[in-house]
Amino acid sequence: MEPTVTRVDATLGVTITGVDLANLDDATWRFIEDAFHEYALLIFPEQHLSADDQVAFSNRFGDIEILRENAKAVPITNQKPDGSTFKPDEFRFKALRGNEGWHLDSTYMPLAAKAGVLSAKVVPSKGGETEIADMRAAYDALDDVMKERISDLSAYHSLYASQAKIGHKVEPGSGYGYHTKGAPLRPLVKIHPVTGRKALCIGRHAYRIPGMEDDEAVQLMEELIDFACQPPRTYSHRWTPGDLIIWDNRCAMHRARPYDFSETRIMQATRIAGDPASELAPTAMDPLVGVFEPSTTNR
Ligand SMILES: O=C(O)CCC(=O)C(=O)O
Ligand SMILES: [Fe+2]
Repeated sequence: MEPTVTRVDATLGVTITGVDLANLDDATWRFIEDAFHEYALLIFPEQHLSADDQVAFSNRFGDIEILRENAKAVPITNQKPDGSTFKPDEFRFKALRGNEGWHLDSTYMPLAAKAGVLSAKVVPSKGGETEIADMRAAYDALDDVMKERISDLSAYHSLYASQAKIGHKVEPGSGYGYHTKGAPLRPLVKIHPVTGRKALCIGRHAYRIPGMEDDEAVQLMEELIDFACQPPRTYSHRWTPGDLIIWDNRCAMHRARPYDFSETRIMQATRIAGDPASELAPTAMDPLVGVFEPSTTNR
């Protein structure tokens, strides 16, 4: 089998067919890794990977973040173990709604993620797409004034802050992402450790910029997100069960799209840990926790 690569209609992303991710030889793996660095988003239709096979494929890229209950592959789903679906007042429902805002994974943790892997098991009849946005092309498209304005800025990232934006107030110790009150401080412009390309490091978890009034910082970051997440930099993946995608979390944001929550959606996720040399951020005990007020935007 020879891999076939087809560009999608965006600045990032290719569809790759003619590969079996459950049985990868080294030559095909190197081909995939090169494509990952070049296109930042790889789409593999009809793979139907088991949890173990998805973990093994993910491990080609690196170690996996343990997201909850010591699992390496975790379901991202609105379905409860008893088969019913989460109700709007339940914690996990609010976490799912949070995923609908443009974000980078684990930037609120000291070590941000290298990549996200998602595959579809059960999909709703409409909606529930995953969208990916190219933060390299977004940076490149900024005018010189904005590039200069943000060149030395950093932002604090926090899951407390991003959930508070959608009216979800969370206490420390409530689960993944709420281990610490500290907030990692990350430059707005990230240099990719492999390609050297600059990319915007923004998203819903970024909430405060040292040296700037909060209102101004929020406005700046919303402006950047609105600018960045527009065609031709975005791709929307309409899922078919068995599809698997992987995005480079160091230079691409993503979000889930809403669907009818009475229908079931079951995704299988593995999140690859970043490299401490490039994804570890200093974490300040920022005085923010408890000051968030819900707002209505979830970018
Ligand atoms: O459910 C989705 O489409 C996206 C979930 C997500 O944000 C993730 O896997 O990191
Ligand atoms: Fe995510």
